[in-house]
Amino acid sequence: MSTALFDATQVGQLRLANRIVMAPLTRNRAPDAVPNALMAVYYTQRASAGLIISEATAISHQGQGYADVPGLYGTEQLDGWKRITHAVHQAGGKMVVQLWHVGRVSHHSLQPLGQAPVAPSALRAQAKTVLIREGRAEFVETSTPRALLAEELPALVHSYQVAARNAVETAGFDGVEIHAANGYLLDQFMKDGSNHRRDDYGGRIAHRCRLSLEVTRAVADAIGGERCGIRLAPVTTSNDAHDSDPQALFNHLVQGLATLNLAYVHVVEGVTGGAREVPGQAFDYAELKLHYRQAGGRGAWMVNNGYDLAMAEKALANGADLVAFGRPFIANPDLVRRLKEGAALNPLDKATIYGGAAPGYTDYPALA
Ligand code: 8OZ
Repeated sequence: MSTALFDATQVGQLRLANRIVMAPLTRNRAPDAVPNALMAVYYTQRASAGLIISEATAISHQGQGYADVPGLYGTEQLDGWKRITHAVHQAGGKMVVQLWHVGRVSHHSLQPLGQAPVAPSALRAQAKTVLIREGRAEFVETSTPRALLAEELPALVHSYQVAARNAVETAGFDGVEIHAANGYLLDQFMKDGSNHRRDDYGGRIAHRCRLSLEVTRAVADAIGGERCGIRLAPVTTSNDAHDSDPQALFNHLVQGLATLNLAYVHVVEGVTGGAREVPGQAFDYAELKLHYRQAGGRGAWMVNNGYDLAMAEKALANGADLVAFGRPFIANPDLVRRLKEGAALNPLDKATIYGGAAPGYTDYPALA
């Protein structure tokens, strides 16, 4: 069987071999936040994806929220990523890095000088993060954050810009994806459950979207919009994310994104990694896409969350351009081939998703 899913496509600056995207997946295998050789093996095994989006990667020490997740703000980190992107390119793949600032989803012990994490408002997330204590992963409550001062935001925007430039110019990525989903910093600013500010970055929807739009514009200015995507999760409950009117909020946001000439908009439908329907939170994704297109947005529309082959084909038929697969890519390095041939998929071992070494990471078999 052959459908558009397996056909090459142009996405912004990127020529992709197919429309199947490896979703960003946190795996906690980067001790000291430095990308390593094992990660190069893992990503290279998955290079037949049309596009690989890296696991979420901290743009600064302040952006860190979990043990053993990578960054891209130090020389060693950029060198580590460079080896990974080189290996992926050698294998014929394309790869962008997901730019991540966790905001309040952190613990003071992960922060510079053990300080409080930062957030739009000093409201603690009802969420946990992961620390490594005495060599073992441990779930702990996030720390109470301090509210960022408006005067600090230009430097914050700049830190995204620097990370994007380094990602492309030094680390060899084909582009970046701005992580504006899942209850992290940019999502915290957008949603009124976490943003109680009374300045130009809080209150009405246009103000709450301001930081995400400033960051995206700054990144697009630095590396070109056609190398830049953004990930959104309008109704996810991840990390205590909640908003009183997500449809109006995200309709506004995508209208702002429409003028930035982005490569793609990546939308998590429902609860990230969970239910596609959220009780009491009806959301019309077609309406969202229409707002983007009517405002002139021409980027690829990437859908995500619990897709299988049949759902993916239906999504393309309904006007999506790219389909991101998450957990199936953990267990199936050759997912593209398996989908194309209708082969069975390896089952996922949930115990080895977060942390550890090669088992459950680089030892899932490909077809012979
Ligand atoms: C799972 C565990 C830790 C972080 C996300 C970056 O949800 C994550 C994440 C996922 O976007």
